[in-house]
Amino acid sequence: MAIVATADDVVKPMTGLHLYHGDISNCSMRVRMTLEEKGLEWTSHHLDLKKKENISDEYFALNPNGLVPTLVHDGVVHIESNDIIDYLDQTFPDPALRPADNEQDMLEWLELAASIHVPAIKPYVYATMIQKKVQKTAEEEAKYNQLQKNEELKSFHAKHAGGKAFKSDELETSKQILEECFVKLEKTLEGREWIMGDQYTLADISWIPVHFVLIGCGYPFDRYPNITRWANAFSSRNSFRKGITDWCADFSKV
Ligand SMILES: N[C@@H](CCC(=O)N[C@@H](CS)C(=O)NCC(=O)O)C(=O)O
Repeated sequence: MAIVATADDVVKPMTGLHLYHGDISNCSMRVRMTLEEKGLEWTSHHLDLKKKENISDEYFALNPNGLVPTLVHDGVVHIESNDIIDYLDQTFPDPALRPADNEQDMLEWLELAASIHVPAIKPYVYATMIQKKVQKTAEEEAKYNQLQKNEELKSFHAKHAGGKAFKSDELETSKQILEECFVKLEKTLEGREWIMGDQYTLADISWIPVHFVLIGCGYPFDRYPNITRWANAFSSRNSFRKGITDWCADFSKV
């Protein structure tokens, strides 16, 4: 569980569920979907990533990586979207979004999504779609480098700083990682409605935002019929609408 110790006077007295999130952020999407599936009331604190609203002293005091989402629940700060959805499911168990008998397999899907975020999802999305849209001014760049202490994130963002672009081998590496994951997902979904079988779980909620964002970046999912069938099944779910498309109708247009 990723909890950030805070002495922040603004955060500590907060009651209920407060989500700091971004409309176009796939990590925020999975948390919004989980809140919706559980029917939980939450207060929205929206940050526009294109306006670099996450690059501020106040936000880095809340989330030391300067990333969305951050959940504040009764004054306790939680980061890391896959940990947050697991926390929400354990804290508000009805309806259950984990299988009664095979929790470990489900948690492995969450860990896989978390582990490929920086090496594969972020480079693919930035290289194919958003690096120019989120380009920092020199002033924002300096502020970011002053605030960001996480070397992996610093080095990731340095790759598209000052108009630079991701190299083709970096994009290739990310494509290889994604392919491995989607081959596994395609196989898992053979003859199954959802990733864990008949039951809709956090594994589905963790991965559908990845699909939504990547398809918006032109990722070729047409070679994966089971994934396509699975993704189409979300269109009738309220949580998909309220967690994803109400905030970002089409990632290809961000
Ligand atoms: N591992 C983190 C990743 C969060 C993350 O990278 N969020 C992105 C949006 S999906 C973000 O805040 N990007 C802004 C930045 O990289 O500065 C999580 O799952 O919460």
